Amino acid sequence: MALLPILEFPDPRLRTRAARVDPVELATPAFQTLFDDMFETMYQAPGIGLAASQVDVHKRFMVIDVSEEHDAPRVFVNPTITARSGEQVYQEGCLSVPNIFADVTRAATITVEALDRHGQAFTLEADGLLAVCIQHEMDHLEGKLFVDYLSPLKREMVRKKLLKAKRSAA
Ligand code: K1U
Ligand code: ZN
Repeated sequence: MALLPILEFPDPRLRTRAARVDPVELATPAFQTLFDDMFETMYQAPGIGLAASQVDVHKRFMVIDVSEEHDAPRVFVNPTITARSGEQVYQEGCLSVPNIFADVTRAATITVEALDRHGQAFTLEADGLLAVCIQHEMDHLEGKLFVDYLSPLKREMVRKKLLKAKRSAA
């Protein structure tokens, strides 16, 4: 397995809208290795989710594991939200926007339909952190970042802070 480089805001590649996955592709060893590499990258970060867009693969899939024991890995291929209800506010982070945290309001409960890593269709009703994470990762597939929910002024402050941090690290 391999650790994959994660794109960081304001990299314009994070703004790419991901294309649907042809389920036939899921049977290829390259795709299965990519899922494994994404889980390894996510656990090592550490994170609870990772969208393909964040590792510069512009296809509609993501990996998620919100368990503390890392024993509930889930793959969502071509996910769609078919129902949403209520509201919740959660202080989100993002591996593509390091060391920045902000409150985001999202649906409290969602129903998501997707394919698993083997191309099997499933329907999941999610709430709490899992629902937050699914919505956050699905935003990545649309080229949207959680900082887009902030005011333009705050987003510009985040952009400057990250560019400054990158310059001092170089
Ligand atoms: O998409 C990403 O960048 C991953 C992101 C997912 C996420 C976190 C919180 C709310 C919504 C979506 C992260 O995993 S950031 C890291 C993080 O939150 C975390 C890391 C270790 C343990 C618990 C949480
Ligand atoms: Zn993110």
